[in-house]
Amino acid sequence: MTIRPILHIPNDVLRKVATPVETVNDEIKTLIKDMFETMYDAPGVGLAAPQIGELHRVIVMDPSKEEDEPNPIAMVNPEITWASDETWVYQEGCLSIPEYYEDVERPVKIRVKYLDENGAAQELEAEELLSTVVQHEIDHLDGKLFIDYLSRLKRERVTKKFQKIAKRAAG
Ligand code: K1U
Ligand code: ZN
Repeated sequence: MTIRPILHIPNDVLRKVATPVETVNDEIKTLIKDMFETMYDAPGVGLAAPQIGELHRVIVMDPSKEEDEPNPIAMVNPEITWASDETWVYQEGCLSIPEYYEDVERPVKIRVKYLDENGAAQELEAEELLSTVVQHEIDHLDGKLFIDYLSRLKRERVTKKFQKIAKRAAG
């Protein structure tokens, strides 16, 4: 297993639409293992494959609290099949936009269908934190970031900050 570098904005890969996985083969199983290792190391509660430069429709999450047992969940080709009209607001972060947190309003409950790490079809009903994390990660698969839900002013401010950081790093 390998801890992989996490891409930060304004990397173009983060704005691309990821491709559905045809078969959950050994390559995808290794990708899932690398993603869990990268997510736990960061640390984070979720990670989408494009965040490590892999344009496959794969996400991993662990919504458990520190004091609880780990609850790793991997989803291949996840699709939201139902979302509640009721919403809630959660302060989101993103490993591709380090140290930036803002409130985002999303459906409080969702149903999601997906393939697990063995290629078996699954369906899960999620609420509150897990619902938010699944939606945030599926957005990554569609090239969407949580800052896209913010005002233009906030989005432009944070984007400019990370553009400057990238320019400095490039020398
Ligand atoms: O997809 C990502 O960028 C990971 C992101 C997931 C997420 C967090 C909060 C709301 C929606 C989606 C993160 O994990 S950011 C880091 C974070 O939330 C965290 C880090 C350490 C301990 C607890 C939380
Ligand atoms: Zn993110």
